[in-house]
Order: sequence, then structure tokens, then C-alpha cells
Amino acid sequence: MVDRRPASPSRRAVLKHGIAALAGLQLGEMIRLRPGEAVARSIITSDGPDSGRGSRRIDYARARRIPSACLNCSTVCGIIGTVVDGKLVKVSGNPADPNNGSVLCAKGQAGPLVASYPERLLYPLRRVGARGEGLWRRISWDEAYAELATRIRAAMDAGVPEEVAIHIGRSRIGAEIGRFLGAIGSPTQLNHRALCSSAKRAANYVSIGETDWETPDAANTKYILNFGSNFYEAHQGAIHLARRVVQGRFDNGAKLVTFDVRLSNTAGRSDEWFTCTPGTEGAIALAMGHVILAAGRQDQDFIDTWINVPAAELTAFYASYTPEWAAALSGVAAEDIRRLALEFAAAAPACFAMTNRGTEAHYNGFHSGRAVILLNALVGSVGRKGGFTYTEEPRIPAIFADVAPLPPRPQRQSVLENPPEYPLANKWQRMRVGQLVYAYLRDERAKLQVYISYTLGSPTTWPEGRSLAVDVLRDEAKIGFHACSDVVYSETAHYADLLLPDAAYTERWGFDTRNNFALRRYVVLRQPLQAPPAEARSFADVLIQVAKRLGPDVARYYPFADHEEQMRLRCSRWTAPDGRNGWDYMREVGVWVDRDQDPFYELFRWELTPAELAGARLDPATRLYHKAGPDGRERVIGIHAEGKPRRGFLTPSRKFQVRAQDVVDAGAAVGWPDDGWPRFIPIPSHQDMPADRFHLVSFKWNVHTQARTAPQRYLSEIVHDNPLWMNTATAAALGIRTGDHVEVTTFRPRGATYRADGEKLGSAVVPVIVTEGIHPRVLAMSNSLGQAFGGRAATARGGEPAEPPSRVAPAAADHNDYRSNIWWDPARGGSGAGHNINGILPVQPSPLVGMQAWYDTVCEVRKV
Ligand SMILES: Nc1nc2c(c(=O)[nH]1)N[C@H]1C(S)=C(S)[C@@H](COP(=O)(O)OP(=O)(O)OC[C@H]3O[C@@H](n4cnc5c(=O)[nH]c(N)nc54)[C@H](O)[C@@H]3O)O[C@H]1N2
Ligand SMILES: Nc1nc2c(c(=O)[nH]1)N[C@H]1C(S)=C(S)[C@@H](COP(=O)(O)OP(=O)(O)OC[C@H]3O[C@@H](n4cnc5c(=O)[nH]c(N)nc54)[C@H](O)[C@@H]3O)O[C@H]1N2
Ligand code: SF4
Ligand SMILES: [Mo]
Repeated sequence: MVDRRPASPSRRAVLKHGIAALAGLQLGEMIRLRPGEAVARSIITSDGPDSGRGSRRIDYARARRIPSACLNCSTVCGIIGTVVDGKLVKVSGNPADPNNGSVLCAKGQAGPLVASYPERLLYPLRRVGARGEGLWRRISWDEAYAELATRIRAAMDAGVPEEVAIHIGRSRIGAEIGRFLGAIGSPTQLNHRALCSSAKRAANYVSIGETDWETPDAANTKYILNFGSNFYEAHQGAIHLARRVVQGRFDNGAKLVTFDVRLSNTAGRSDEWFTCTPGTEGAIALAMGHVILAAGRQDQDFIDTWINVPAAELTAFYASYTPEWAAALSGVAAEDIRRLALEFAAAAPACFAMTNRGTEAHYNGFHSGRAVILLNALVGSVGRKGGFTYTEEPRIPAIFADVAPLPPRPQRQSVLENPPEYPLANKWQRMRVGQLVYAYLRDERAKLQVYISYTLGSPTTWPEGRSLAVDVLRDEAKIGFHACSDVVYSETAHYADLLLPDAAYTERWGFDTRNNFALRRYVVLRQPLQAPPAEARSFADVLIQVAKRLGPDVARYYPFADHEEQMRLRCSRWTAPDGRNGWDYMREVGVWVDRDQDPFYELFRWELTPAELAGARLDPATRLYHKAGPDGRERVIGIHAEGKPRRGFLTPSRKFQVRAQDVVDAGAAVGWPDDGWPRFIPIPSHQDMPADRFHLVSFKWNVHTQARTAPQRYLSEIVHDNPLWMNTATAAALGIRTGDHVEVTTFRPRGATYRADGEKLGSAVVPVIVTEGIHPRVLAMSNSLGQAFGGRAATARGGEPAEPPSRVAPAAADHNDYRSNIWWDPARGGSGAGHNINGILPVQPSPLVGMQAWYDTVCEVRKV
């Protein structure tokens, strides 16, 4: 039975306090957990050999080397764990991984520390007091499974399975989550893609018909035009791309030109860095296209054969986009635009133009992204060596297919998963419009009986996080029941009813594949490098256990005992070339690469095989090949081009799509007039901006990932502070100096988006750093800091251990560091854990796709 009574004074007396007390918590005992409290307790007090002081010697003679996959960011590099006596002591890059090879970033190397964090969640906990009060009781896993199953079954039996949602951040077990939701009939699989990169993906899909993000051939390139990507510090394919850019720069002397509003580490390492008015990158790219065509520097053969509009129409489209027009909008000199465009074209085809969130996280990001990709088509670098290469959609190949039977696609609909106002959000992949989830719950456009959050930091990482997200998370009328899977007591966990202590990424199973910059199909296996502490358990296993308790109609989709067995079954069908069983091979090598395949150069030119052509018909008007599939329905399988049947681009015309009818149609459905061309769309919030208003943008530090890394002490030791960047001239005009505090006040957006009234949203007081390295009209602040939860490293609070040592302590080796070495603790005169301003950044989905226009935010600033 779950005890929902508030704690009486007498019971309060025996309450334990602080995460560290978890280690000694008995079944049924209660604990109080609070935000930002000086969790100055630890679970072991001895200064043993592992105490974090002195040197640590790894006995390599006894060490095992086990391949797995990093997940300290979404790049998922292949790793090798060095494991001694069942304990992970070190990670390095897996040379067999074609993407990262032996290279890892600082986050990758420091990440395994989270496993031995003394403030890990160790046991399932059930809320006892009010939601958000922080009062918990330790329960057993059986109780946790039973309660979840009962509540989910109730929604199913009431005929509203869509009122059960799983909301994931960076999960990498999407298939497992999809299987569970499919089995219970719920479509409500929520994610964070619209906060992250949905505009970028949509721009790729419209233009070339496939793939999550660009995988340019940087190692072989001569020239890179980078519009708002910080790939030396971030990017979805971070290390994979960065190491190849370095190679291209050193081996080929490739030139790197970066457009960033701020001197990022990428901008600083570029040959040329340009600041432009935020959100005007599309105009610059269009003007570059104008210059290339006007100078006759285009690849006419590619244009004539492979793009879906006649050359004359293309020239007409570009006619008005002069460098002078773009200069007036962007602040980048017309001469520079002209020069860079011609340099770029001169390097063709070994050149590429790319974007990332600096261009895409805007109202016009989707359109601007398309304008940048189109530059590659104009000069014919698409797919070429050193050019804008791309891969097939990254997929787990059939040899590792998931275990049958798979549940059917749910028939029900949820506005949370598929908001009709954003017709391109789910067109090519289910990207969704995550930032509307809490807004729609608050506005009563949907409700949820069961909300399961997993690797989700919404109070700190989402727009209106500590305002809207927290308001909804604490409201039991909007979210009937919230189960949270996390590794630490995070801010999301604080607003849950049930806490499910997860296995960290070094302690669990998974399959992963990514856009591969080596241009081949590949898969990596994530396997446990050590056991999770105490009762922490992989969320994938939690889903399996709950499913088995939901009745035979659900359990029938679970013909395996646990996640490990599911992985084994998936790997065992295949035999490696050396005769090893696939399961042994994957556990020993960690990576499967399709060696039979040609690298994905000029994928659109790949010829259809005789087998593919058998039974196909060629339409003489469109030159498209049609063929009936197994269901009898005809599909386009390729195009007759350059005298041969070829794969083409996976767009409706099988050509690089410049004018997109899909976009015209999608726009018409929601009253957004769009002629289908990648035009420049002025950002409504930025029109006639008064002189005392500024652009407020954010960025990622090289050593932090979103809300994930703050508990990792070496990373927080390197960066624990995130002052607001302000230009020297701006600061002088406002009388502000480094270290001063300012009050930042933000405004809601304008235009065709959610709550676009331009009204004041909220204020925050933050410290300032004055620098030449930022556009005078832009203020910038990193989003990864300012945690109020997550333990001592995350909140910058050290202290002496107050709890008696406990033998239950699983991995308390490093506690001394937390006790005495958090020198950035304000109590020791340090600067603290930084600030989080997501609470005052408005929800602002961009039209059609729904990508959060993070970098459109407008603010005022006042010295305090
Ligand atoms: N202002 C601003 N905000 C941004 C951005 C920005 O540019 N500016 N960027 C956005 C982007 S690109 C993204 S992708 C989103 C990401 O934002 P989220 O989707 O929220 O992802 P994370 O911050 O990685 O999620 C962190 C949560 O996962 C928990 N966690 C870590 N490891 C594990 C684990 O092994 N198991 C479980 N169960 N939980 C774990 C952490 O404790 C934390 O609670 O943030 C967005 N937020
Ligand atoms: N270290 C680290 N690596 C990461 C992550 C992380 O959190 N930390 N997260 C991973 C994830 S989920 C993602 S989505 C990727 C994101 O990778 P990126 O998109 O490369 O990173 P961001 O910092 O979001 O944005 C890139 C740059 O855009 C700039 N910028 C902001 N506004 C504008 C603008 O209006 N115009 C221009 N031109 N530039 C602007 C910022 O200053 C920043 O340097 O990184 C991945 N890798
Ligand atoms: S880029 Fe760094 S943190 Fe991200 S997966 Fe690779 S090693 Fe891990
Ligand atoms: Mo992201």
C-alpha cells in the first residue's frame, strides 16, 4: 500500500534527509530531498586508496577491455572501458568505431564518474507528501512495477491509452520505448527533437530526401562555409566531424569560414569569423547563390540534370537576392559576401556549406537551412569527395532486426504527439513539437493520466522550464501520475510521484547507430561496463517488467526475460565473417560496419541493380521508375538520369528539391502562404526592434551537455559558471563592467506561432562578462548550468559528511572530492553553479516544422 498521508511530527523525527542518506535507507523508511540543499553528507568517511586523494594506479594486468558506447552527449562515440575487478576505471575511444575511432572528448572521458557519484539514486522511491515537497519513502521494485502497471491498465481499460505518455530526452532506447507504447496502444511518445534539431532535419528531407544531419566529407575538403555550427565544441556529430575538419585543415589546407554571433571556439579557430544579425544567415546564403550564378560559377550539368526546377527559374529566383540586400539585413559587408561566394565556388566540388542551431533555431531556420544546403547544389558539391556528402537514413540493419512479434502502430491520436498546427513536424520522421507539451496540457488541449519521464531535464532545459514546465509538472489535475527515471535527484525527479533509479549509460545495454562520417552503415552495441549500484536498474528492463504485469495482451510482445536477452536475440542471428556468433562478435568488437558497401559518395547517382529493376516500369514523362511493393502498391524506386537508371534523391521528383510542393501544401493546410522556394523570411520579433532591446541567444560549452553533466565533478570543476556575454561597446554605453549584475527581461515572440503577443515574459538577474567576442546587439548565455538539484557537484555545494558511514554504499569512492574540493562553492568564496534562464525563454515553435526558435528571443537589460 502506498502511504499518502503527510508525515506526522513524530514520523518526521525519524525522517532521513539528503541524498546521501539513501545509502542506508531501509525499505519503507522515509527521506526528505530538497532543491539546492547543502547535501553535505556522504556515505563513506575513510580516506581509502580510492578516496580521490593521491594517485590511483590501475593494475592493467587484471584489467578487462570491454567495448561499449558513450552517451555523455548524443554523438554516441564508440568506447573501450577498462574494467578492473568489475569496476570501470577508464574509457578510451574504440578504434573499431568508424565515426570517432580512438578519439574521445573531455566529456566522454569524465562521464563514467557519474556511476560512482555518491549522490546517485539507489532505490525506487514513492512520493509521500505533496508533489514537489520532496518527501519520499523507499519501496521495492515489485511495488513500483505494480503501481505503474495498475495505473497504465486503468487508462487502457478506460479506452484512453493515449493518456499514457513516455517523454524522453536523450534516450537512445527509442525502439524499446516504441515497443512498450505500441503494446499498450498509446501513440504518445514525446521527445525533445523540436528543441534540438527538427529544422535541420526538415531542411535535409526537403532538399535531398533523407538523413538526420549533414555528414560532409570534411577530411577531404578544401573549403567550409559554416553557418552557426560550433562543431569544435558541440554538434550532433561532434567529435566525428571535428576530427575530420582538423584533418581537412591540416592535410588539405582547407579554409574554414564561420558565421556565429559569438566568438565560439570554432569561430576562434576559423580563418575568418563573421558576426551577423541573428537569423539573417538565410539572406547571406541566398546572396552567395546570386553571386555564384551571376558570375557563371555554377555547376550547370548538375543543375540541369539534378535539380527540380529549370535553370531559368532558378536564376529568376535568385535575381533580387543581391549582396547589398543581404548586407543591409545581416550587417555582413557585400564585398565579403561576394568574395566568400566566389572562393567557395572556386573550391568546388571539394567544398561544403553547412548549418547548425545558430541558423536553425530561428523562426526562419527551416527556410534558411534550405538556402544553405542549396549552395552545395549550385556548385555541384553534393555527394562529392570533399563536398556535401550525406548518408542513407541511419538504421539498424535487418541482420539485427528487433525480436518479433512487434506490436502494431497505435490507432489512437494525441495532439501532444502530433499538433496539427505544425504539418511538417511529423512528415518525414516523428520529430513532434515537444515544447508545446506542457503548454497544451496547461491549456487543456490534452490531459495525461500517466506521464513517464526519462533522461529529461525539462525544468532546466526547456523553454519556460522553471515557469510553465514546473507549473504543469506539479499540477495533479494536468498530470495524474508522474514516474521519473533518472540517475540523480534532478529537478524533473523532484516533481515525480515515483522515482525509478536508472542504470547509467556505462551500466546498461543498447543498440546505436548514427550518421556516419566514414559514409558507411554501422551499428554499435552499448553494454554494461559495470553493475549499477544498489537497486538502480535499466529503464529498458523496467519497461519489460511492467509490460509483463499488464496482462497477456501486452506481455505477448515480450518474449524475452530482460533487455540483455533481447539484445542477445537481436545479435545472434548473424554470423561474423570470422565465424564468430554475432552476439560474441558484438560484445568483443563492439561495432559492426558494412564492409561490402561502397562509401556513400554520390548516393543519388548509385545505379539501380537488375534485381531492383525487375518488374519496374519507366514513366516516359517524369523519367521515374515505378515498382509494385509487397503490398501491391506502386512506389517510385529511382530515376532515369545521365543515361542510366539511378537511385536519385529520395524526394518526390527524385531530384534535389529546390521548389517543394510538400511545403506549399503543408503551408496551405495551416494558412501559411509559401511558394515552396527557400526564401528568406524576416523574423517578426526582430522587425523594428527598439535600440534598447537585444537578441538573447545561448550556446553549449565544450565540457557540458545540457542538464546532464553538471553532476560530473571534473567537468563542473572546469566550467561551473555561465555569465552573460556582452560586447565591450554595449557594456560601455550601459555603464556595465565584468562582474556586474544585470536584470534581463524577455519578451514573447511575434508572428505565426504560439502566444505571439510580444508581451513581457519574465526577468532574471545574472552576472556579466564583457568581451569583444560578441555582436554588439547580442547577449549570450550558456544553457548547461544553474542546476538547483542533482547533488553537490551540480549545485556547487561541498561540505563535511554528516551521515554515518554505511556499508550499503555502492560506489562512494570519490566522496572526499565532494566533501572538500568543491572550491567553487559560494560558501568557500566561489562563484557557484551558474544560472539558468530557461524559465524566461519563451516557447516559440517556428512555422510549419515547429522547431523551437531559441535564438530569436528579444530582451531588455538593466544594471542592478
Ligand atoms: N536555453 C537553451 N536551452 C536548450 C538548448 C539551447 O541551446 N538553449 N538546447 C536544447 C537542446 S539541443 C536539447 S537536445 C535539449 C536537451 O534537453 P533534455 O532533453 O532535457 O536532455 P538532457 O539535459 O540531456 O537530460 C538531462 C536529464 O537526464 C538525466 N540523466 C542523465 N543520465 C541519465 C541516465 O543514464 N538515465 C536517466 N534515466 N536519466 C539520465 C539527468 O540527470 C537530467 O535530469 O536541451 C535544449 N535546451
Ligand atoms: N559540448 C556539448 N556538445 C554537444 C551538446 C552539448 O550540450 N554540449 N549537445 C549535443 C546536441 S543535443 C546538439 S543539438 C548539438 C548542437 O550543436 P551546435 O548547434 O553546434 O551548438 P549550439 O551551441 O546549440 O549552437 C551553435 C552556435 O550557434 C551560435 N548562435 C546563436 N545564435 C546564433 C545566430 O543567430 N546566428 C548564428 N550564426 N549563430 C548563432 C552560438 O553562439 C553557438 O556557438 O551539440 C551536441 N553536442
Ligand atoms: S562527443 Fe564526447 S560526450 Fe559525446 S559521445 Fe563522443 S565522447 Fe561522449
Ligand atoms: Mo540537441
